[in-house]
Amino acid sequence: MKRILIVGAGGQIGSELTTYLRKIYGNDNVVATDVRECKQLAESGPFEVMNALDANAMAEMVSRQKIDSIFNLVALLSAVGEAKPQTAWQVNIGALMNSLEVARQYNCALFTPSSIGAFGPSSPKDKTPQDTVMRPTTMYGVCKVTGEMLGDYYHSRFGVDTRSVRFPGLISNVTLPGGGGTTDYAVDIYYSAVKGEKFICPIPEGTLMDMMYMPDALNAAISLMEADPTKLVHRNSFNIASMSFTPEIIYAEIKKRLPDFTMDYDVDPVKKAIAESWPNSLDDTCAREEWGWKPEWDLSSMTDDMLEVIRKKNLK
Ligand code: AKB
Repeated sequence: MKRILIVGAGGQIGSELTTYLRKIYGNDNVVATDVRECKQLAESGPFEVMNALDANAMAEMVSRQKIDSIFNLVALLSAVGEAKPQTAWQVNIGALMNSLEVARQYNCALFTPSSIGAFGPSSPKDKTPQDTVMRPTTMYGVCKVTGEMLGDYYHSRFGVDTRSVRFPGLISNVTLPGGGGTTDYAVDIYYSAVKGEKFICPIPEGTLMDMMYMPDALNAAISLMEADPTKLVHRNSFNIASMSFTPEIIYAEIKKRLPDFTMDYDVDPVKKAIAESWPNSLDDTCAREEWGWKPEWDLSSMTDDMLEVIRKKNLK
């Protein structure tokens, strides 16, 4: 990767991935784009407003900026996707198709995240295998499975270097996930804890979901894109995993450090149904074997870091 385009750079993943990629490949070589202005990203390198649904604009950008690698991060997440399924399809698949086409025309490598949401209630729940039944019951999941298949199709039919990982719920402290995801609670809980507020959890007690700290997620995306293609048996998309917990497990972990912290439940029925349709944990053996995936963060080390970083924000 020498000249990189990030599509959807203003979101939870993009805002951190842009900074990370700029550190590795040089500020000027990472062109961040989003449908909205992002002041912070524009301060450290090239930034342009671009609508990922505008195929001509994306092609013009890739040609003008001499791009060789694209990270397409545009996504309407799972819960918002159930509120607006038609829009979710148009945005998620529209941005992906434009990215695939431009990658084909300009010979670029393409990374697009998939998700644990690509699995459904008929997938094995525990240690969900890499290759198994995938019949998601959400529009988000339908988009993710479609995206995985399109990625493999563009690779086998046109030779496009498409690669992807199935991200678990991502926990981070730079840009908030925005409320549209089912796993967002695992970010919000830290902010409530630091602010000294009671946390109202929308996910029922006992619901296990795979989660990951953002530094591991960024490392996964870059390691996969840099991996030796001859070693890749799979491409779209790899299971990756680092930790799996329920609301009461993360709550207990925070309470060890902040004994006055309290949590109550007000379950959101849509998020409950989505969470219950997803795996409890993924088996990431293929990622470990094919490109050396290895997470560095667990719940305890992540909790120490999240609390420390959020405390420094001096939130009211
Ligand atoms: C969501 O909750 O929708 C996302 C995801 C797990 O893909 N964070």
